[in-house]
Amino acid sequence: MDNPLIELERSALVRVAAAASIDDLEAVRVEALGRKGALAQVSKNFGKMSPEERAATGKLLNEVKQKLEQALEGRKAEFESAALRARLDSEWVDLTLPAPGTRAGSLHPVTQLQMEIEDLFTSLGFAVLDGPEVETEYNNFDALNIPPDHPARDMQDTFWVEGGYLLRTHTSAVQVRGIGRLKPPLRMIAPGRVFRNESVDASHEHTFYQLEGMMVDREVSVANLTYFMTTLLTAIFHREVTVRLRPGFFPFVEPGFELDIQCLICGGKGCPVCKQSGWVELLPCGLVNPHVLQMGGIDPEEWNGFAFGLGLTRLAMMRYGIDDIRWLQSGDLRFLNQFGGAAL
Ligand code: FA5
Repeated sequence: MDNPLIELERSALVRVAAAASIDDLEAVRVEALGRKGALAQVSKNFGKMSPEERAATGKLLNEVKQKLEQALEGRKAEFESAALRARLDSEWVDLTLPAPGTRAGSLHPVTQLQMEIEDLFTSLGFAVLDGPEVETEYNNFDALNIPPDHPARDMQDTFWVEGGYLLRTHTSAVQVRGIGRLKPPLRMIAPGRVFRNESVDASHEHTFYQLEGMMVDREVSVANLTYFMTTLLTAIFHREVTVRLRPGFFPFVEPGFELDIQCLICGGKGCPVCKQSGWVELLPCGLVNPHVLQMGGIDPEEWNGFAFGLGLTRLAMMRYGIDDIRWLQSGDLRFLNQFGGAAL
């Protein structure tokens, strides 16, 4: 029979070769080379051996130990490089592919609608004007025939700023700027954000959008006004909508009207958006009061005109079937992502 050390070496090498993991290797190492392992047991018997036998056994023991250590190291390196290869394979990235990029945003539904109306009115010869959100009291009220003590000031609960300034309560302030800057005949629209100290509910916001329109020419009539309003609503809704015209009071128009649209959320049956009335107030309008033209330096004997103040935020609600105005400024992506049609 072979020397037990040679036998031990052979069986340990077989187990190293057959090991399926680093843990298996560790088990072999502990059994053969550990403090209480097989080789340690052999060295315990040195005391009982003759000097020649001890020298020969010691030499053999060292050789076996070295061979086993080498075999264990070699196999361990194989396991480690296989693990590395597997990890590299699983984490492989093709750097030549185009980067995924960030998700493109889209325009807010009110902005989309505003741009559509701007296109429509531009094609009808209207200029698009802009004005400041912090306005003078004069442009927002006085120049529109609403002097300080006029009860019409109470119709628009105002955020006042010091020094005769305010957050504009309507885009009609841009009418005043337009009259002052453009010579008649003139056609202008002015979309923008306006502010009122309102209690917020399904159809009222403190911050909302309006779109002002004005045309000054010779012999402008209510028929012209109705034509432009009908053209606007047909283009926006792509279908017949039911509207009604009723008298409305605004000191800067005479006569003044309220153009209401039958509620498209409930089809006129009544809901929180139309306050159960079946109608939504959308488009106040009228013929420009001659005094307003006069204050702006336009001779009312020669020129007259119409003006309207479209509630753009409410129009967006009707157009897209939004049943609560608060969604529009919520910043909620679940809501906004539904209007991804028009990319930035
Ligand atoms: C005005 O602001 C007038 N400047 C409109 C005007 C212009 C009349 C030119 C005549 C000639 P009114 O306060 O009604 O009017 O507001 C106009 C529209 O803005 C309303 O019909 C409505 O659609 C919208 N609106 C008013 N208040 C709110 C609010 N709190 N939240 C959302 N939309 C509102």
